[in-house]
Amino acid sequence: MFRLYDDMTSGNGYKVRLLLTLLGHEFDYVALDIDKAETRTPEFLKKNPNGRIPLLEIAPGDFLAESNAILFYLAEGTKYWPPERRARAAAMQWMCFEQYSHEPNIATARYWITHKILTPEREAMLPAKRKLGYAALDVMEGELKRRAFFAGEQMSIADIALYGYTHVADEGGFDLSSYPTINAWIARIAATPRYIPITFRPPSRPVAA
Ligand SMILES: N[C@@H](CCC(=O)N[C@@H](CS)C(=O)NCC(=O)O)C(=O)O
Repeated sequence: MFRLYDDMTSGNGYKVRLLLTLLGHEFDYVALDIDKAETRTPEFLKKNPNGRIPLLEIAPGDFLAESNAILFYLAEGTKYWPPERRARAAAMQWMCFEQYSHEPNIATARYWITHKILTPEREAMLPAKRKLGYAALDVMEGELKRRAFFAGEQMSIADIALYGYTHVADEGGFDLSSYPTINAWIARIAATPRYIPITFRPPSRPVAA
């Protein structure tokens, strides 16, 4: 059975929780607290030397890090990884966009604000994060005017990757009210059978981290 190391506040973790659940997988859930540096203990660093969640234990002792790599691993052979070559390339395109243009701005602003770690230095960086975050949202809005999902006609892991932090962008101080197409896409994803919200905590077993 898969075991997911995660922190409930993480949108990156949520992407994986969501796909595992959409696919109907049972999994062990290990909730860590990143505010208490629980991903930086010697024990956890043996599992992921990069000291970050989400981390999926695929088989005992086989650990896979990076949310989008985990999504790819889980999606292969399922409807969430498109069958056509061109659509698969589009999915990769949007997952790279998510990591480089979206996540560092929208997710980081949300993390600083919701975890209350907004130092004066970070406060000074927020306008730049906002500008780049809104630029990413503009690109998404434009794309979603042309198609219902980011890669092909069906929801794929590219949508899950981008949904993770977009649907809670308001918590990072982003106003989504002028993005009707993004809001319609958010509603479509939330209507997927077996969908779970970011606040849903999978059942945990008492596993030593
Ligand atoms: N690119 C990585 C980012 C992972 C990441 O930054 N995880 C954060 C939580 S969202 C974390 O573990 N932070 C704790 C730390 O850095 O100590 C992914 O997509 O999984």
